[in-house]
Amino acid sequence: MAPNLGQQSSARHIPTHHLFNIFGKLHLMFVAGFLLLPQLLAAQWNATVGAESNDLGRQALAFLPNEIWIHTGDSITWTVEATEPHTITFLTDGQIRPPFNVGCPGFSAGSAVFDGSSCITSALLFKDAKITVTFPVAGNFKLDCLLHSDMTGIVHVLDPSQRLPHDQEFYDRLTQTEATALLADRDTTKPKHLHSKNGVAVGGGEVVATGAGTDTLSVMRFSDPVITVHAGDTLEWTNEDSTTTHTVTFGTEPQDLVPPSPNVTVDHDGARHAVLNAPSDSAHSGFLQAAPQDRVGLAQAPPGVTRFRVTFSKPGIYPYICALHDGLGMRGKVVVLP
Ligand SMILES: [Cu+2]
Repeated sequence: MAPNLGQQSSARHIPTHHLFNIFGKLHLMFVAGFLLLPQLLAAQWNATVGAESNDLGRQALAFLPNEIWIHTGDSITWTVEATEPHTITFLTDGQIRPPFNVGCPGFSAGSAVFDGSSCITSALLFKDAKITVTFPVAGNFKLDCLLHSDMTGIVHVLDPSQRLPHDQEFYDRLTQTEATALLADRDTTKPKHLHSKNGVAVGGGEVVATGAGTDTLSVMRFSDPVITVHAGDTLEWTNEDSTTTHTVTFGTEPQDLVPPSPNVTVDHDGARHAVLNAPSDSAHSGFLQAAPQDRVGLAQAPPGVTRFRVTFSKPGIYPYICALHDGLGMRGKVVVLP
């Protein structure tokens, strides 16, 4: 119950310095309350980044949910739920997309404020890492991952007078549904785009359109992890993922994974090619990557290099990895019989 000052005594019986104390405290409480009010009203939302299968081989490259409605002053905390790293990035309209290791430029850690006027990005965030972003200004803001080009979302920041369509419980349910659907996606009827009998698909997956952008499923596996050929045969690897880069790497992993190793030549159809004479030999495909999607106003990109061929001249067991995703279990083996 609130104390009634009038009942306790009349003001003239209270010494002046007490009066100052009482009114001083009330004044401070009023000021503090006024300053804290927006924070008390501001909501804290939770969202997730990425999802994966138990064997880590299927990675949902997605903001889950990838569309969220909040009020000005609210914050969203994103937590990474997958072994594959991601960034939480808000670029400004018209800004050129920067490389993930440059930031926008620079990085925010722990928390950031985005009002649309200057970009913010986290560094690569690994499993269980978090970042909280506060949105003080109304607007519709695109969310990006600088590591994965087909992984976007939208945050709708509404004026507090506007009703929000969903609560946290709705987003939690949606996160589960979207993650399960993405990870379960299997196109069993999809033909492998291989034209030689000795072919291995490198990865695979698909880009899924949503009302707020795109989610991607990437399979971080070789289609035939163990394949048997004969000495003199040539095996061909094809990256079947339109968005995720992979490599085929035998022996020593080079420092720079982008270019092929010096012993790799280029066939007439643009595929890269190496000859291995012993299981101890090294050969690195370099980045196997489809050309990026076209868009009006962008310069034309050259055709992507998605194929790597290796001719095995001698029998033996030749282990290899994708140098980008071996940590997720993307490894294979070629058994070369006489
Ligand atoms: Cu890979």
